[in-house]
Amino acid sequence: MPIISRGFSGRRREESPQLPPGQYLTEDFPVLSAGPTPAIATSDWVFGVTGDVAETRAWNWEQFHELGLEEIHTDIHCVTRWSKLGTSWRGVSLDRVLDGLDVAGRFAMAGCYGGYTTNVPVDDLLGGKAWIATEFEGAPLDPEHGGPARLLVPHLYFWKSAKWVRTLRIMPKDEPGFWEQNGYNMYGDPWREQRYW
Ligand SMILES: Nc1nc2c(c(=O)[nH]1)N[C@H]1C(S)=C(S)[C@@H](COP(=O)(O)O)O[C@H]1N2
Ligand SMILES: [Mo]
Repeated sequence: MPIISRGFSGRRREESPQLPPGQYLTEDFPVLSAGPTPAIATSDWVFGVTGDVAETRAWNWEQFHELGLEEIHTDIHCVTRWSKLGTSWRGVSLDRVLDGLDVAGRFAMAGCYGGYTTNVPVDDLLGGKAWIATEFEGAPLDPEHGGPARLLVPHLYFWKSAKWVRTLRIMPKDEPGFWEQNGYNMYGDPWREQRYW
């Protein structure tokens, strides 16, 4: 039998229907950060929902875990064209986070320790499509990948998955976040290749 080496990173879309247009597969996990990795002890960590809600809420690390973690198996797609298939995470679904908060606005701005921001419609955070993840592949999330906790919105390009997330600010109108102000698409659907303006 001949040995055929395909080189995983060279596999193209026709061999992987899970791969959105213009993406290639990667086996490693690249780190993409616009600034330094902030050091956040879980004892100092706070996450809150503010803005256009009836009542603002904040959770510390323990309170946040009481919302209930779930297993997530998903593909992720970076606008710089790498995709990673079948990643596993644990996190709290945004359905749980926003439950009972009487969210009035239709848009959210994720704000991070370190200052990064990104906008996501509230509808894209609900319905089992988005999480605040605290574990990756069975271990606490590595700081360079957003630990202690990051937003995970895998159906949009990965720049929407804000690392070191600290706040979700609910807004009545859509506003651009960090990359969106610098030419990235306001929505970022990888299947429609919504990369830049
Ligand atoms: N706080 C913060 N979150 C961020 C970023 C960042 O620079 N700062 N980069 C975004 C981009 S462009 C991508 S592709 C992913 C990269 O996540 P990773 O470093 O875990 O691969 O994080 C997103 N979340
Ligand atoms: Mo990215």
